[in-house]
Amino acid sequence: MTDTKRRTLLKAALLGSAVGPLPAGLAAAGTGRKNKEAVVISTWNYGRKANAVAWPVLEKGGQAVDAVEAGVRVAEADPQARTVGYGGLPDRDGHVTLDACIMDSHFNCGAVLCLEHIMHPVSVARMVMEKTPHIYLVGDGALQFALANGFEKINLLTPESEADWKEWLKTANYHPEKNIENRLGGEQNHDTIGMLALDKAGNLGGACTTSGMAYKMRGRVGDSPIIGSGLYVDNAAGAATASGVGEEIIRVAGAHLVVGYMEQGLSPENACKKAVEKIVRIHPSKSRDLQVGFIALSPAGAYGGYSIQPGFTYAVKTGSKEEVFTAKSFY
Ligand code: SD4
Repeated sequence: MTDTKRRTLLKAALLGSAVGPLPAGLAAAGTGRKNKEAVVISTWNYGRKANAVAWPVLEKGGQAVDAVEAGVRVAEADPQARTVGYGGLPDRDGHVTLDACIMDSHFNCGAVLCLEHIMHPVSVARMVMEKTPHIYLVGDGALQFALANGFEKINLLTPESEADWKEWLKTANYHPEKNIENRLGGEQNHDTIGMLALDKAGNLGGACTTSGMAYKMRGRVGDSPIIGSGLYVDNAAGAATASGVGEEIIRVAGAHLVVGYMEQGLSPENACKKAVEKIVRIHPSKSRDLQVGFIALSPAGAYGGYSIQPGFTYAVKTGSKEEVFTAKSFY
């Protein structure tokens, strides 16, 4: 073996996905499901638009992780999407701060937390996953990394979001609104976008991106970029992502909890339901007034969702179907 080859293999072992898949012995259990139907599923009505961009990647035989990155970028770049990326509602001091993460079929993951001024936090998260030995980069460090890697610095606060924030300041009442994503512009809008995909090679991937709860405290980070809370992917067990009040999702490590239930044999919908029930059990009275929704996708392509309150929707695209479902709910 040449020195160069030895160095490359060592680097591969240290960096995981950065230079290719893990050696077979270390790889996650495969699903053994080859050339079957691909699936993409994402949170809220708006997921339909994002799925439409993710789908061609899957259809051409591309990887789930590439599909989800391409898909959620649609929401990040859309100023009408008032709770994700550009045009997102700011924190109470007027700063738009973004949280995003991505995870592939080999437990590789990356995330950015409280990142400002960058249009596509999910792509920075992908770079954290692929180019660094770390998983999370936060705030100024995340921005520095993004700028060093060619991302452009922009102003994310649109006049529309600035006007809403100034209106909010008149009362400054912080009270996360249930299903705000369906109210702010209906079909055009949504909250956090969480997307899960299964590719034709039988591999899962997921991404989650948000501007977080509107008018949150400066520096607050929700569940969305936290691996195991806003997103989790285990190629052998399933994938899950969340939307809603992040604090309640983090408390139960929501996405990991859902995937754990799937590993025990529950269907995606029942796994989401059980995780929701746990959140309600912890804070029964508080849960009456807050929304959390989960969606999940199994290695075999089965999908489902469940939420605390009615009104949580998710969009599904397969080779034969394009549909928005309203999830069943606890209340
Ligand atoms: C957060 N989970 O920052 C995100 C926001 C969200 O519905 O999904 N709201 O807590």
